[in-house]
This record gives sequence, structure tokens and C-alpha cells, in this order.
Amino acid sequence: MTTPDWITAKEYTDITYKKCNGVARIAFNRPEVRNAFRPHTTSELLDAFHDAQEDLSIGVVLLSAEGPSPKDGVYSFCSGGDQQARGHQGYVGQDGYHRLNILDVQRLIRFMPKVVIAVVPGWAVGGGHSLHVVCDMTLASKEHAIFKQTDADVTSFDGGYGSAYLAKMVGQKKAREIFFLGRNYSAKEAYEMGMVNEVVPHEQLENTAYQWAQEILAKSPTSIKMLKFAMNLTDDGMVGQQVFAGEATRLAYMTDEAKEGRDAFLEKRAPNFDKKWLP
Ligand code: S0N
Repeated sequence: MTTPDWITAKEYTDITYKKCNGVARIAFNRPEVRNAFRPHTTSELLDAFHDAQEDLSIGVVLLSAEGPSPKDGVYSFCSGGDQQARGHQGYVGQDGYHRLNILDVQRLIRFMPKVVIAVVPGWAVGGGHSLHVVCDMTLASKEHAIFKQTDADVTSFDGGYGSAYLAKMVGQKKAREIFFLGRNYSAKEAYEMGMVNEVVPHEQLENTAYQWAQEILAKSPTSIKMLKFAMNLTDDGMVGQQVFAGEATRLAYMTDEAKEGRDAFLEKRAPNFDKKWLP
């Protein structure tokens, strides 16, 4: 199995961001707090995801995590919103204002025209669990991954993709159990529920994710993008249609008809579409 030669794409404080051969790796880097995110973390995530979206050489993004914790050697993917950063109005940024910008991160993952794979080495809890749910696929450490929903313990709950979309993924009864009881689930149990694609021995987790990315990169980029948007569409309502239809418009721009429409306007004449009402 190939070991990637990661090159740092940008330095951050709360995450790491690397690239190698068409793959971007964005990783939580607060292992001492089980990779909880604060507003500063989500701002960095937005910046890195936006860069990966705009970079034409990148086709797949791995959302992973550094670790283990230097305090106790425990691995984590993400433990959700940082409870230390929570004020009475929500999660408060360095500027003193409360923000819900983890939802912006979720939307970027959901709507970016590239595959995003959650690579879960340890705890995936609360908003960290919701992030793996919103990713296109999930790979989990056989030995260390634990999935858990604590949203109802700390009154900081995700009523969007984290719960409602999860219910479409694992079924209504199971999703309600996950949220209402807040139990721990192993990688194997998460796999059996249908929310993990593969359970991987811990030592091979990162390389396996990179290998999956390379397999995806061998496919047609337009097909992958359109298939992702097509599978999103029915759950995303008018926004899903907007995203899918935006790509239809982009393809229409490449036709002779589109060129004639633009040229006729610019040349101040009636368009001649050489009408062919193709079946
Ligand atoms: C992850 C858990 C289960 C791990 O347990 P374990 O292994 O026993 O470790 P601990 O001793 O508990 O933790 C080790 C150290 O890490 C700190 N820590 C852990 N998690 C957090 C956290 N989320 N925030 C701050 N610190 C954390 C511990 O305090 C400990 O520190 P020390 O060593 O100094 O004692 C366990 O840790 C756990 O249950 N963690 C809390 C999980 C949680 O409840 N997360 C929040 C859930 N809610 C969300 O995430 C909502 C997110 C959100 O932002 C959102 C989502 C949708 C819509 C809107 C929003 C919004 O923005 O509000």
C-alpha cells in the first residue's frame, strides 16, 4: 500500500492541512481536548475546505484528526463543540460574538463538488459525529473508533444533517436510539448500522483512506461530481436542485447554442439557434 508524501499546504493552529497527489488532508489538531472545535477551529476548517474546493488539482478531501492525546494517549476524531468556548448564547469566538459556523462547514462538505471522506481514528462525538455523517463516506479505526451522540446531554443539538440525515442513513429507530440514549458504538456496530463504509486496522487507516482517494481519482471528475449532487438532491430540497441544476447550466454553456446566444446579444442581432429539438 502506498504511503503518501504529504506536503503542508498551509499552517494553522487548530487543524493541519496537507496535500499529496490530488488528495487534500484536513485534520483536527486539538487532541488534548478530544479534538473539540471552537469558533477559531471552524474558521480554519472553512478556509482549508474552501482552498481544497478551489484547487483544480484536488479531487478528494480526507477529514481526519491528529493524535493521540499527549495527556493520555487516547485517539479522537472530534468531540464536537468546545464546551469551554460556550457562553450563554452559544459558542463564542475570539471577537466575543456567538457563532454557529460549524453548520457552514457542514454545508461546504455537503455541497463541494469533490468527495469528502471522514477518517475516524477514535472518538466521534456530538458535532464530531455529525461531521462524519455529513461526509460522503466514513472509514473507521477497528481498535479505537467510538461513535457517540451527547447532544442531548449538553443541550447543544444538531437538528439538521447530524440527526435527520442520520435517520435516513441508519433508519429512524436506530437514529433515535443513538440520540435518545447517547450510548457508545464500536466501528463494527457503526458499520453494521450502515454509517461506516469500512472498518480498518488502526495502523492502516490513513493509508487506506489515501488508497480509496486514489481509486476515486481514477474516475471521471464530472461523473463523480454529478453523482454526488444527484444523491444529495432528494434530501436537500430546492438547494439540492439548485446545486445540481447549476452543473446542468455549466454543461449547457459548452454547447454551440450557448455560444450563439451570447454572440447574438453582444453583436446586437437576433440569435440563429439552427433549431434542432433533439429528442
Ligand atoms: C468525547 C468523550 C466521550 C471522551 O471521553 P473520555 O475519553 O473519558 O475523555 P474526557 O476525560 O471526557 O476528555 C478529555 C479531555 O478533553 C476535554 N474535552 C473533551 N471533549 C470536549 C469538548 N467537547 N469540549 C471541551 N473539552 C472537551 C475534557 O474536558 C478533558 O479535559 P481535561 O483533561 O482538561 O479534563 C467526552 O470527552 C465527551 O463526552 N465530550 C463532550 C462531547 C460533547 O458533549 N460535545 C458537544 C456536543 N454538541 C455539539 O457538538 C454541538 C455542536 C455545534 O456546535 C452545533 C451543531 C449543530 C447546530 C449548531 C451547533 C452550534 O454551533 O451550536
